[in-house]
Amino acid sequence: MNAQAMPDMDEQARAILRGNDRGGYTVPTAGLYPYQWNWDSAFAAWGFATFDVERGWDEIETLFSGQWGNGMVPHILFHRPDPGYFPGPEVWGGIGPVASSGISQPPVAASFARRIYDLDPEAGLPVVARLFPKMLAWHRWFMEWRLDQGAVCITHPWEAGRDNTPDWDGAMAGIDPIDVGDYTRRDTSHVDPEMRPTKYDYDRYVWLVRLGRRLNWDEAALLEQNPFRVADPTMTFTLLRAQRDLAALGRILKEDVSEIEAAIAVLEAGAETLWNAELASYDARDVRSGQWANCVSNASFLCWYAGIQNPAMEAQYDRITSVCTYPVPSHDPSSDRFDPKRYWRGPTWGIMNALIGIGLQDCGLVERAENLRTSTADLIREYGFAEYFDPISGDAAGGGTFTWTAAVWLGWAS
Ligand code: 9WN
Repeated sequence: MNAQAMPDMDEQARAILRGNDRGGYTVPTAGLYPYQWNWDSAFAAWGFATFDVERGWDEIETLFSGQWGNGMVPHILFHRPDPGYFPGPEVWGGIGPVASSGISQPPVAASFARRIYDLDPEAGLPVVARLFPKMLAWHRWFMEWRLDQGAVCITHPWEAGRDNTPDWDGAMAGIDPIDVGDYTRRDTSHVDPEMRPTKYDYDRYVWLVRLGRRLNWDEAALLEQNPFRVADPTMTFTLLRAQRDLAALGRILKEDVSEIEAAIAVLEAGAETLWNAELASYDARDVRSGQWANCVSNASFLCWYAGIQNPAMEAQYDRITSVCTYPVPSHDPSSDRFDPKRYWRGPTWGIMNALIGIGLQDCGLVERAENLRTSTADLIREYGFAEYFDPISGDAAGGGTFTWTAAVWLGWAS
C-alpha cells in the first residue's frame, strides 16, 4: 500500500459522500441514480460515520422516514422529483408516507446501525432506541410475507439489488410482458448500454412494477398472482445477519429479543434450503417452478456474513477467485453466461466484497479476508470509485464517483 496515496484517497472518498449528499440522504451517484436507495444508504451511513457519526445516523433515520404502515422499507425514496430516472414515483405509486417504490432491498441497515453504534455508543444509544422498533417491524415484514421454507423470497429482480444476475434467468423467462406499454429508459442515456440490463430485462422489470401497482402492493395478492418469486441468497443471508445484529442492539437496550432469536432459527434452517448439492453451492431457488438457478454468484459467498461455515463454499471461493485478477465476480467466470462488464452478470462490486470480507473475517477465514480487502483496495485505487468493475481487467464500469464504493473504501478497504 502506498502510504503517501492514503490521505488523498480518504479525502476523495469523503468528498464523494459530501458531493452526493442531498441533505439528510445521499444519492448513489448524480445523474444515473438521483434518489435515496435503501441499501446504498446503509453503506453511505457507514462511510459518513467514519468521520461524522451524526451524519451517519441521519442517513438511516431518513431512510426509515419512508417506512410503510406494514413495516416495509422501500427500495427507493423519491424525496424530490427528478426526470433523469425511470421508473419514477408516478409509475411505482408507492403507498407509504414518502413517495416511493413498492418493493424493498437487502436489509443491511440494522447491521450498519450496530457498526455505527460501536463507533460511539453514547451518541448512538438514543438513536438506536428510536430505530429499534422500526427495524424490528421491517424484519417482521420479511418474516411474515416473504418466507419460503424459511428462505427469503424476492418479488422483483430489483429487490435483491442484483438486477440482471443470471440467478433470475429462469424466473424471468416465465414472464410474458404482454401489454407492458411504451416507456423510455433513462439509464442508457447516462451509461454505456453494454454495461446495463437489456430491453428483454427492462420489459419484464416494468411489467412487474405495473402488476404490483395494479394490486396496490398488497403482499397477499402478490403472493397469489406474481409469477416472479425467487428464494434468494442475498436476502436470506443479509436478513439472517441483520437479525443477529438487531438482537445484539436489542440486548443493549434491554429489550425482549426472543422473537428475533426465533426468527434467527427459522432463517438458519431456511438458508440450508438454498444449498444446491449438485452445484455444491448456495444458490437461488425459483419458488414457482421449483427449479434451481444453478448459479454460483457473489451472493452465494454471503454465507459467512450470515455466520454459516461451509467448507465446500471455501473450495468454491478459492476456485472462482483464482481465475480473477480482482475478485469477487458477480457470476462464475467458467459459466457461458459470464459477461465481465454487464452489471450483475460478471462484474465485481465493492459492496459485495465488503460484506463477504466481513463474513470471512468473522468466521476466522482471515487470510482470505485480508486478501480480498487488499485486492479491493488496489482495485479502487487503480480504477477509481466506480459503481462496479471488470473482474479480469479491473476496468471501471457503470456510474462514477459512487457513494457506496467511497463508503466501502472508508469503512473497510483502506
Ligand atoms: C434499480 C442504486 C441501485 C442499487 C442496485 C443496483 C442498481 C437500480 C437500477 O442501482 O439498481 O434499483 O436502476 O439499475 O443494481 O443494487 O441499489 O445504486
